[in-house]
Order: sequence, then C-alpha cells, then structure tokens
Amino acid sequence: MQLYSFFNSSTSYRVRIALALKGLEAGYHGVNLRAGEQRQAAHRELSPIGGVPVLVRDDGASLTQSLAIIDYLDGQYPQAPLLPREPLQRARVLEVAQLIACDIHPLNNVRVLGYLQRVLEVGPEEKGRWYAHWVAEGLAALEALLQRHGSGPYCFGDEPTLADCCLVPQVANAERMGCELSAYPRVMAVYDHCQAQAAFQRAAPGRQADFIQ
Ligand SMILES: N[C@@H](CCC(=O)N[C@@H](CS)C(=O)NCC(=O)O)C(=O)O
Repeated sequence: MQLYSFFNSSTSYRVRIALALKGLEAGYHGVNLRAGEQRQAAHRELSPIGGVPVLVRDDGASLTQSLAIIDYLDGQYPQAPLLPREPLQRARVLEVAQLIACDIHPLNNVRVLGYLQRVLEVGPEEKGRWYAHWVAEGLAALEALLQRHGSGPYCFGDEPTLADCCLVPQVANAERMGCELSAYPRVMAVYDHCQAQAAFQRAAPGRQADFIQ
C-alpha cells in the first residue's frame, strides 16, 4: 500500500492514525499542499478534486476520502476494529466522525481559505476569525456529543475508534492555529489521552518524512 499524504493535513493524519492503530505500514508519498502539488495534473489522476489523502493498493486500485479509506482498512484488516458492530454504537462513532469531517474540516480547508483570500480578498485578520469561528462552533458541538454519549479515556470507551482518528487531527490543527480550547474539557481529555499512545505518536505530523517547519 502507498499513502499520498501531507504531514500537517488533518485528513491524512486520520488515515495515518488508523494505519498505526492496526499495525499496518504504507509507503509514504508527500504531496506538498503549500506548493500546490495537489492541483497538478498527475495528482488529479489519483484525486480528481485535488487533495490528500489517497491510498493506493498494491494492485493499483486507489481510494480518496479519509473516511472511506479508513472504512476500507477496517474491513480489509479487522485487527483493532475502528467501527463497532452494534448499530447504535456504530452510529455514535460515525456521528462524531462526520461532525468533524463534514461540518468542521471543509469550512477551513486549504482551498476554501485560499478562495477567501485570493478571490474574495478577505484579509488575514478576518480569515483568522473565520477559522476560529467554525472551529469553536464545531468543537462546542463535539463537546456536547461526547458529554452526552461518550465514556472512558477515548471518545467511546477503552479502545480507540474512527471518532478518535478524527478528533486528534482536528484538535491538533486548532491548537496549531492558536484557538482557545479550554471550553472543551472532555474533547481535550480524549485528545491528551490519545497523544500519550504510541500509535497516535507515530502518526503525528512531526514524525512524517515530509515534515517541514
Ligand atoms: N473529505 C476529504 C477532504 C480531503 C482534503 O480536502 N484534504 C485537504 C488536506 S487536510 C486537502 O488536500 N486540501 C487541498 C486543497 O484544499 O487544495 C477527506 O476526508 O479525505
């Protein structure tokens, strides 16, 4: 398997966590989002929308969309399952994963922030406010969901799930962007617990081959 990734892409980070939790290795291809490599024709052959992550199997089959990739890995490599089988528990995990993947991340994606800046001519201060606003709204909802339905050191119990694969990169991004996080104690407790685990540490941006300061 080969993973097309960027060290501080949160969606790539989700997949790296899933791979590490399952003890899987994938060849690493850095796609430099800062240099716009995701928009080059060769990369669009793999990802028509121009993004990472992309997982390419040994037989050449390629997959985009971090949640689809993790679902594939979970089906193909059943060790350390990331999605519960019981329907309500499974839906709870997906509820958190999709809150992050559908309601928080897309609003602050590279191409969205770039459009705000280049086309709508939004200044850096307003761009920062946009970022902080959507992160705050999303993390408040995440905190409420985890307060209501979560338990244990991870989002849902004593073992990591897809929800944790999504939570950690989103909070890491928010931290990196200087967002205020003290209003989300349950989110931060899960984050701190995950950050202390070896698999999450292996997947961290600073440990990747394409890491740049
Ligand atoms: N929904 C997709 C989003 C993928 C995505 O947009 N990734 C970001 C990096 S976190 C990206 O490649 N952005 C490039 C751009 O917006 O130009 C997924 O979950 O995989």
